[in-house]
Amino acid sequence: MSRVTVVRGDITRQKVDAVVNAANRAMRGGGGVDGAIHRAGGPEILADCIARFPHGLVTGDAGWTTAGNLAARWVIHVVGPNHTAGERDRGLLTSCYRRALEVADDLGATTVAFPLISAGIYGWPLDDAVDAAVATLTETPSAVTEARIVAFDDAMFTRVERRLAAS
Ligand code: AR6
Repeated sequence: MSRVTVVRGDITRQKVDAVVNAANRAMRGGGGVDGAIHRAGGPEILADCIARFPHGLVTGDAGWTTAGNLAARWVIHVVGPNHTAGERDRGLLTSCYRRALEVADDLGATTVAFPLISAGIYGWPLDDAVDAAVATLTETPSAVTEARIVAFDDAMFTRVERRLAAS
C-alpha cells in the first residue's frame, strides 16, 4: 500500500509525529495554515523559529521546530514558491516535499501530516499542487510510513483522492 493518505480536516488536530507548515521565508508566522499552527501550538513555536532560524529559510527548503501544544512532536516548516508573486519554478515546490521527508528522517518521525503547500495564499494552481504533492510524496525514498495529506475542504479532499486513485 502507498504511504500517501488523505484526510479531510484541520492539520493542527492530527495525531502524527510531525506536521508540516507552509511558512514564508521570514519564518515569523503568517496567515493560512501557518497562522493556524502558531495559534494552536502556542508561542513556543515562534520562539523556537527565532532561536533556530535567525535568518529564516530559503524557498524550497525545510527546517524543524518544537510543536508546542500540538499533539505532534515537531513542526517541519517549509517555504513554498509564491506563484502569485511570479515564482513559478515547480522544482521549488517538489523540493519542499522532498526536504520535509529528509527532515522527518533526521528526526525519526515516521508519521507526517502535510498541507497542500503553496495552494492557498501563494496561489499555485490547485490540480498541479495536488499532483506535485502526491507524486513527490509517493516517489521520494524515506523511512516515513504515512505521509498524510490534510485537505482543508471537501473539494480539495476529492481532488487528492482522485489523484491518489490514479497513481
Ligand atoms: N489545516 C489544513 N490545511 C489548511 C489549514 C489547516 N488548518 N489552513 C489552511 N489550509 P496557505 P501557502 C490549507 O495559504 O499557499 C501564510 O501567510 C489551505 O486551504 O496556508 O503555501 C504563510 O506565512 C491551502 O490548501 O499556504 C505564507 O506567507 C493550503 O493549506 C503563505 O501564507 C496552503 O495554504 C504561504 O502560502
